[in-house]
Amino acid sequence: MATRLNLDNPYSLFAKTKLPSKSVWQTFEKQDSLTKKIASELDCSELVAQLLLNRTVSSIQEAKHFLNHEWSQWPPLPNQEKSINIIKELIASKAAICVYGDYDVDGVTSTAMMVDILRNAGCKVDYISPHRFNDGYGLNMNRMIEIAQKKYTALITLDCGISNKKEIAKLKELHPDIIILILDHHKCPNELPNANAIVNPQLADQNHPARYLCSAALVDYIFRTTPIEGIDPNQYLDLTAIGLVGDVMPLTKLNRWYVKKGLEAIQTKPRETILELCISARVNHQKITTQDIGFGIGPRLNAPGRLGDPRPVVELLLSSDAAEIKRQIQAIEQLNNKRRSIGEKIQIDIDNQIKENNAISEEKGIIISGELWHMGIIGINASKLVNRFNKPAVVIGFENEIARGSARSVPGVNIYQILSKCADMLDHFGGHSQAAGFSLNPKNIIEFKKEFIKNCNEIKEEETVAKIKIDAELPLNQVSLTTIKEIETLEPYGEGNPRPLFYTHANVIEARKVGQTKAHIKFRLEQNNHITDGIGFNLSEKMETIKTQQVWLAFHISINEFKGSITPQLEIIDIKGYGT
Ligand SMILES: [Mn+2]
Repeated sequence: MATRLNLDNPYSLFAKTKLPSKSVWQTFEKQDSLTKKIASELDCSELVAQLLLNRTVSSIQEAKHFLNHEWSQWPPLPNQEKSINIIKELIASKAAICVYGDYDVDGVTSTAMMVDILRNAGCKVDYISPHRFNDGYGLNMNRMIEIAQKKYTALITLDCGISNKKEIAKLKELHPDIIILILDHHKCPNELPNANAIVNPQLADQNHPARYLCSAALVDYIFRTTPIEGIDPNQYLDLTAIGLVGDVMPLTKLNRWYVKKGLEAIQTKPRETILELCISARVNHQKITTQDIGFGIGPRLNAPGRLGDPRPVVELLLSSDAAEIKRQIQAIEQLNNKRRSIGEKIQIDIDNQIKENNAISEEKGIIISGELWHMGIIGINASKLVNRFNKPAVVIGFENEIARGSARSVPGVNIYQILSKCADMLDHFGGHSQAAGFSLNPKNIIEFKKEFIKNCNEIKEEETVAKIKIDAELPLNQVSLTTIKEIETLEPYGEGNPRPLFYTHANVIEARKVGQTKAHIKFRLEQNNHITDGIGFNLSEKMETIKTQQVWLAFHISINEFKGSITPQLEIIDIKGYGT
C-alpha cells in the first residue's frame, strides 16, 4: 500500500458511508486446513482463525503476533545507524537544531516528539511547523534562507523533506556546514536530496516490518531499536498511536503493536494534554478506541493546520503546565468549531448548487466550485460528496488569481489518473488513487470542469459499484455473547483491519422505523427457530426490500444493553431481498 500524500481528510475510513442502492457483496475464500491449524495451535475458534486469514495473516507466527499483541522483529532501517550517530553527536555538543515538520496530525505529533527528546537531552531546539498557505507542504526556499541565517548546526525534517532536493541544495549552498537529517515516510522520488542521512521506511525491503510506519512511529522506531541512554520512546507511545491513526496507516503487524500500546498508555496513565483533549472531545479515555482518535482527537489536532497555522498544536503537545494546557485546548477547540462551521457553510452552498442544477448529480463524477471556499477545508466536503453519491468528487475554492481543488474517489476509480488526463489545465497536482490536490488558474475552471466530467463519463459502471467485503457466513444461532467476546480479540480496528462483517439470510418477523427522524430500522429476525434482534442505522429506505420478508443481511455483531439486560444484536449495514 502506498503511503498517503498529505491527505486532507484522513478520517474518511471511519466515515459512516451511506450505501448506494446497488452493491456487490464479496466474500473471502475459505482456507479450511490453515483455519483448523491456526485454531488448534492458538486455541481460538475457527471463526477467529478465518478472520485472521482474511486480514492477510499467513502463518502461525503472524497469528500469534496478531492475537497476543507481541512483536519480535526489530531490524534496523537503511541509514538508521548513521542517523542515530549523528543525533548522538548533536546531543554531545548540545547543538542548536531546527526541526521542520508538517501541519497534519502525523506531522505535529512527530515534531513534538523529536523536539521534546532533543530538548530534554540538552540541545537548543527551534521548530518550524509550516503554515498551510504561507509556507505550503514540505520545505520551502524562504525557510531555507531563514535557517541558513540562523546558523543552526543541524536541520532535522519530519514527515517531509524527501522530495525537497532543490531546497536542500539551496540550504547547503547558503550554509555548507549544516548537518541535514531527513526522517520521512512519503514516496521517494527518483533523485533523493543530498542530506547527511535519510531514513525512510520506503527505502527498506518490501517485507521490512517498519515499511508502513508513519513519521511519529519512525521517531519511536529509531530510538527504540538503536537506543540512546536517557531517551525513553515509551513516553511517547500515545503520540505514536495518534500519528498512525491520523495518517490512516494499516493497523496490522508492527503498526498494530504500536496502536495497541498507545491506546493502553492513554487508557491507563494519560498525560495531562491527552486527558484534556479526551474531555473536550467527549471521549472516555479509559475506553479510548481508534475511532475516538479518528473522529475526536485527530480533527482537533488537525484543525489549526487546516485553517493555516499548526503551531498551537505543537506548543500544546510540548506543554506540561496544567493551567496552560487548559487554555491552549480551549483555543484549539475554538479553531475546531470554526473549521466545522466553515465546512458546514460550504456544504450548504454545495447542496444549493446541486439542487439548482440536476446535471451535477447525474454525471459520473461531481465537480463543484465556489469563490472564497476555504482551501484547507474543501477536502472534507469532497469526501462527503463521495460518500453521498458514490462517485469521484472534486471541490474547488478560488480567490482572485488562485484556485485550489481537492479530489476524492471511490475504491476502483483512480482520481490521480483522471487528473493526469487534465494536466494541461492544472498548475500543480499531486496525490494518489483515492485522494489528490491541485491548483489552477481560475480562468481555467470552466474548461477543466468539462474535461474532468468527460473523463469521468468514461468510467465503466462496474468500477463504481460499491463492493462490500464480507468475512464469513454467520448463522443466527452463532450470534452470541461468546462470539462477540472472541472477535473482540481482533481489536483495535482501522485501516487494514476492518471490523468483522458477516452475512446470513433470515425471515423478518418485525421491522419498524426508529429514531427522531425515523432514519433507522429496528428488526426482529428468525432463522431455524432462532430469534435475534437487529438494528440498521440509516437504513430506513430499505423498508421496501424488507417487505419480501425473506432477506439476505450483511452485518456486524455487537452488544445491546437495555434496561440492565445484555443481549447480542446484529448491526445491519445492507439488506438484499431473497433471490436478488
Ligand atoms: Mn505522515
